[in-house]
Amino acid sequence: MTDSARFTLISHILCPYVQRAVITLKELAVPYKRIDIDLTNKPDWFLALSPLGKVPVLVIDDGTVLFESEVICEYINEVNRGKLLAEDPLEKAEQKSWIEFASTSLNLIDQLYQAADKATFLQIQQQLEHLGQTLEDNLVRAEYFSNNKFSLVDAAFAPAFRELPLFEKLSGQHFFQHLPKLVLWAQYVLDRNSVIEAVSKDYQQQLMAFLAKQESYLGQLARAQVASKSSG
Ligand SMILES: N[C@@H](CCC(=O)N[C@@H](CS)C(=O)NCC(=O)O)C(=O)O
Repeated sequence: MTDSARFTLISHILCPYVQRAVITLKELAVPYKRIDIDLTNKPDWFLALSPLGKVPVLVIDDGTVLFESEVICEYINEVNRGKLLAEDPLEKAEQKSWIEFASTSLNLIDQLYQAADKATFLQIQQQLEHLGQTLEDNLVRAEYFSNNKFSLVDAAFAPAFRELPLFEKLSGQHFFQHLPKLVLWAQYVLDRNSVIEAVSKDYQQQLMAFLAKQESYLGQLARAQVASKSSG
């Protein structure tokens, strides 16, 4: 990060969509400035800037505001002559289809956070497991999703790969740990420097603390885990 950067990324410490943009910036070694905001108390300047009131927002030094994580990632890739998407139109369109699939998965994960009870949680978990199986069936056994080269598809899924193991641990439910090609792919993605550096070192603790404050079923599980740790 630097102060003289062309790009300012308005962010939140835990937001998975922000992570996609950060991974892209880091993959391409693009300097940027990051501003984390509190989404429970959005600053007025942010509300004036962000058409949907959501992060990430990328502010370019000429004042242009970009929103929607995938639009931001594609733009950063394009203006830096990045190779994070294929050149061939069909191959690129196929990659974008899978990026949409990743976004659907993240939306379901959002619903998991909010599921009020176990039955709702399990219903969403089954939908996610089904998406995991579909991915497994479409994966070749390789490090990365497309032609074994790190791409925006990997960046789009990375935040889900980071979150789901914690949910598996808390709930005792399978999301994807039983799918061998998916597990291998997720590990390669999670070991990538850009992915590691897309969140702060205390991300896992921050995520647990966030979960423990939620009224949802996941919140109950997180509070039970915190309580059992402090009593043991
Ligand atoms: N489709 C958007 C989703 C972004 C999103 O949902 N961001 C969340 C945080 S992870 C947010 O800003 N939520 C605030 C709100 O909805 O009020 C993208 O890909 O950028």
